[in-house]
Amino acid sequence: MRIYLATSNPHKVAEARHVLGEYSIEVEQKDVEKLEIQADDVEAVAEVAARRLCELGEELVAVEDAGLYIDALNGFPGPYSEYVYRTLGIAGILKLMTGVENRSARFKSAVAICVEGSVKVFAGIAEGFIIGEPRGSGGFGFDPIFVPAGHTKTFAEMSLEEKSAFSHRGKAFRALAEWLLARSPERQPPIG
Ligand code: ITT
Repeated sequence: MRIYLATSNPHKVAEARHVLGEYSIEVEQKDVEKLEIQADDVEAVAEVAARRLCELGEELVAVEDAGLYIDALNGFPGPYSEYVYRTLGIAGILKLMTGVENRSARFKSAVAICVEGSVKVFAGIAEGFIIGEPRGSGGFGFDPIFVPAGHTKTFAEMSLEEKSAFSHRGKAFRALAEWLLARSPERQPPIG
């Protein structure tokens, strides 16, 4: 089976490819214009984008919207993470967090896909905390300042395989894979 991922972010493609590869599902990056609405949660952003693609007849095309939600900043930057990363950057977020004791945060991912004309949404969350100084050079975005709960390395210090084992994106794409495989005819229990 093959699905398409409408994104301009090669890191997302690599992570999705790795996770879905475990289920023998291929992922191809697709260059299509995405409708990106403003909403407080990533599920709504992904769902609306996928619905528009569905209306255009784009079958098995997935979109993913993700963001970093920092508790001490009331969930900021959340769905505005891409814009905040480009404008304030990691340094700006660390400045906002200066002297802040509560460092808890979570990454959220929502993957929405058009299958046979309807949209399904799958979500994944990675709990963790924001450290004081960036560490590591892997990954992308806010990876150098995020340490997932129960670990000591930042996402940027992990390999793609390590990160995707428990990342928000890994969880969301794994849920998608389970659903896709469960509904494919060859996995259905025999009749009678
Ligand atoms: P597309 O919209 O083209 O898919 P994008 O990078 O713009 O790619 P988003 O709109 O979903 O993706 O923005 C997500 C932002 O949230 C991203 O730019 C990062 O700053 C941050 N982010 C999301 N997932 C992340 C992760 O796994 N590691 C680090 N930062 C992440």
